[in-house]
Amino acid sequence: MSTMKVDFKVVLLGDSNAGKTSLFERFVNNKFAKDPKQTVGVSFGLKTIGVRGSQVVMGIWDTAGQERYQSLTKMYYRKASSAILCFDPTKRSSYEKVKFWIKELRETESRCSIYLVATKIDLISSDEDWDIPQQEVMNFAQKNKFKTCETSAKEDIGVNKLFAIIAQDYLMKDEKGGNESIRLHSSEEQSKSGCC
Ligand SMILES: Nc1nc2c(ncn2[C@@H]2O[C@H](COP(=O)(O)OP(=O)(O)OP(=O)(O)O)[C@@H](O)[C@H]2O)c(=O)[nH]1
Ligand SMILES: [Mg+2]
Repeated sequence: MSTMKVDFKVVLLGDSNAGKTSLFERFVNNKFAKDPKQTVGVSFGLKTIGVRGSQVVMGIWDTAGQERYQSLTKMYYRKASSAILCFDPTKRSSYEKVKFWIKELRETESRCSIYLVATKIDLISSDEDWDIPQQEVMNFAQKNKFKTCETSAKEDIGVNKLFAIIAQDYLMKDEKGGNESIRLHSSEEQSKSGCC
């Protein structure tokens, strides 16, 4: 069976409605749907991007935020080199789930780099619109050595930058010999944006 090389694997995780699928769709297909369906299980997409003169193939797994799918989605964290942990900054409850997702991820993939991402930033027009003190988020990220980012899939803010940073970090780690590449079967390659 033919295989294709995926340079590295990125997983999107976080609470239901945090905006994972919207971020995925914006990055992979440059689309935004106002009423996307809740993810059932996992969706997968591929994107090749140029970083510092190299072309890298990212395999991106968008997981369901509903906890009832957790035993299934957890399997897809395996071999992820980067995780985008999304929360909605206008909802404290969305941020409060962040620790749960970190624990789940770490149980499967302890070395994965985590990017803590405040989504839907178009809904924020002043600091008061945050439902969590921003300093609390920054302190938590610094303590855990997570990079942070703000994105809007709706307005296409910060999305390409986020993935470019992830790819750059991956390449830097690779130069130091800290990465393994993964291979996908061609059937997975063909379903550019499938669901299981
Ligand atoms: N204003 C605004 N709304 C957004 C943005 N991203 C997502 N949304 C909305 O937030 C809701 C949830 O988005 P999804 O992307 O489906 O959330 P999800 O994290 O994939 O949810 P699950 O699949 O259940 O885990 C939808 O109504 C989206 O339209 C954004 O950047 N701005
Ligand atoms: Mg989704």
